[in-house]
Amino acid sequence: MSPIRTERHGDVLVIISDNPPVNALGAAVRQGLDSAIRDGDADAEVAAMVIRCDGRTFFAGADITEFGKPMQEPGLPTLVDRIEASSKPVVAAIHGTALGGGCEVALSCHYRIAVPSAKVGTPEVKLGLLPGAGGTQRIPRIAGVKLALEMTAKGDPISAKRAADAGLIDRIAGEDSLEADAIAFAREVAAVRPLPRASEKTATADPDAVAAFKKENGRRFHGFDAPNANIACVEKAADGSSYADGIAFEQREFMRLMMGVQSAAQRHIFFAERQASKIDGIAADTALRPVKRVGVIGAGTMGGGISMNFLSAGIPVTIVEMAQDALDRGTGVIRKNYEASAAKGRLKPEQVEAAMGALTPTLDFDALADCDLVIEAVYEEMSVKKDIFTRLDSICKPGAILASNTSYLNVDEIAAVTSRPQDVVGMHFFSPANVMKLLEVVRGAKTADDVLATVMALAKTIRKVAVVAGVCDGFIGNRMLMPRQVEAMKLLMEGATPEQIDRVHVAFGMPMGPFQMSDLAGVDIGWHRDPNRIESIRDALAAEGRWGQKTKAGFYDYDDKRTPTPSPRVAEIIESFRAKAGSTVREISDEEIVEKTLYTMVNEGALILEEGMAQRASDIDVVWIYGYGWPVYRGGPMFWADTEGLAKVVAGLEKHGFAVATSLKDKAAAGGRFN
Ligand code: 3H9
Repeated sequence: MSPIRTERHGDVLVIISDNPPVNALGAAVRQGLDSAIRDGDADAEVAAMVIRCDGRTFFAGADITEFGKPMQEPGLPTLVDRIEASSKPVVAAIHGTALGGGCEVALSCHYRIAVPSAKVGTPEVKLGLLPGAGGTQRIPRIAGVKLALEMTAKGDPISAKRAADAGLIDRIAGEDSLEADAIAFAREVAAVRPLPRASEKTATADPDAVAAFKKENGRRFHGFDAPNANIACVEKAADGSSYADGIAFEQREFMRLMMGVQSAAQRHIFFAERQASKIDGIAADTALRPVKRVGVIGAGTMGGGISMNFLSAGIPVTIVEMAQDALDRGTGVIRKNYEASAAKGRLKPEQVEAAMGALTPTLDFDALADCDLVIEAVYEEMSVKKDIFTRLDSICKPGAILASNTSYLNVDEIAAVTSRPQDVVGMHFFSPANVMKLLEVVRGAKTADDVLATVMALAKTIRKVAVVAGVCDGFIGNRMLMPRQVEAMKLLMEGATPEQIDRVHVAFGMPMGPFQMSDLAGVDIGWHRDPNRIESIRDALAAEGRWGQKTKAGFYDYDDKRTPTPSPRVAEIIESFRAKAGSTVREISDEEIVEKTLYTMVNEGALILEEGMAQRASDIDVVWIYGYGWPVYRGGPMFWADTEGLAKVVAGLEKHGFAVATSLKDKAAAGGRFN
């Protein structure tokens, strides 16, 4: 049955799409719309048409699952031209989000009406693409180059009000009377001729706006292909070229991006992120435990950041500390962070007060008795965690979820000190916890299904991307970090410098390299604190107080603005370790750095999969994109390995004598992929 049906309301033909969940413009929708528009155009009884959607949203775009497969006619570019060419007015009636191809369908209509809560946008750039059904040509013709750049190259949707101010929406409907208002609007404009067609308008070139936009967003766009392609298309729309030439240019650029690795990677991550929330072996309709109040133990950087996630989502938090000054400091930081957001206009003052009002700071552990979820966020010491969980076991109400924010400790061992290991789970937030999107949810051997399902659902509520991990040292992310750090240190001994290794990682697209990351996190993390025991380069740095950015010296020297410069002292320390070990220093190629520090991560990822510590390769990719800033245009380590070619990865590992994971070897031999 076609997802498109029509209804006659007097002389107005209403064309309705019902293609859950988001009315993606798949082949059946396009075919249905195409024939409905033709029928309406040919029917002498029809004076005007309305296109609207059932369900939660207007068309959310082309059907991304069809990309890379043979295109079924009519393609979206053909369909939008058909709509615009209609001899009778067509009105788009928008609710939810008119995105991508959905926005382009709306722009090809002669008029657009939207409910106040609607949003319109062209987020294709986030999939490594551009609006390839006329979006880059119609938006600047209607709304000008400046807004077109913002909408296409940044990809964030805009509100109905802003769209109306820019001319992209002609009328705002009542929130609950969209169809009736759209029909009335269609009747009002039924006799208007000539019909307003976006493709017939002209856009004025605005080189200053283009230059300013490029300057402002240079850092954000660095490494990505799609933003520049979007910018080039918008410029083309306003350079005096005909509409047909502009469209030809847009389609060429769209196909170039579509065939490229970056878009494949970004589309992979779009689906991977959604897939990650699905838990193998747990029914989708598992009843969840209610979480109305959250307890957080520890008001340090992590505890404070974790608390903010819940407060921002309107969930009250009881935060517990051992000493009043630590509690006051922690609460003060939370308030300061909220006030900083308010100063930037991201929050209203009353929202700051509402969040702070929902926070109960206390020194009384017993206050956790009424919490439905308690998250322990104290330092990484097993004995301390065990003490806390023993106390929680005696204080918390039955059914409360007890979570540890540990980043590598054994969650089963922690759970074993309680009489309710089924209620214990790991919730590994990434720092800063109020900003970073990743949450590793650690499933213990005895964690109950409904506990896991509740925490995964809660992650969505607090706008995190959650990935399920098994109990192993470092879970998914930190476990894969280990071989990278070990190999980077070995490379120093063999002749590489911190600068060279970091440069290779940054050129790859990482926000920073392994040594810059150590300096940011703190060289003293995990240090034994005995200045006389110097067994590694790290020990030597830590013993000299070179703890990283916080002491203005680590693997690099830092000025007041935290600008790193290579350190002669670090070079000396490295040299002394090389001499002690009798290492032969040699020239290290960038390729070797990639093979030793990145291929080894892929190898560890393969082991993680073999051991069932991650549900799927794409989950590993999600961890690295959202937890460590892996460049999304490379699609995560496992997807990247696929694009490198697994045989090449295996050969690179074997060349350096690494033990290659069996599954990686087998896949490579069979010409397979992880994703
Ligand atoms: C495009 O339009 C190209 C054209 O310019 C040119 C062509 C020539 N296709 O996100 P949710 C699935 S490119 C297929 O959880 P929400 C999604 O995978 C497109 N499937 O819901 C999920 O499936 P599952 C430009 C899609 O309420 C389910 O729908 N458009 C598509 O949190 C629910 O999704 C975009 O980039 C799609 N286009 O958010 C918009 N979209 O249940 C992409 C979603 O199996 N979409 N699915 O996991 C979104 O941003 C969000 O889905 C939306 C709803 C905001 C709409």
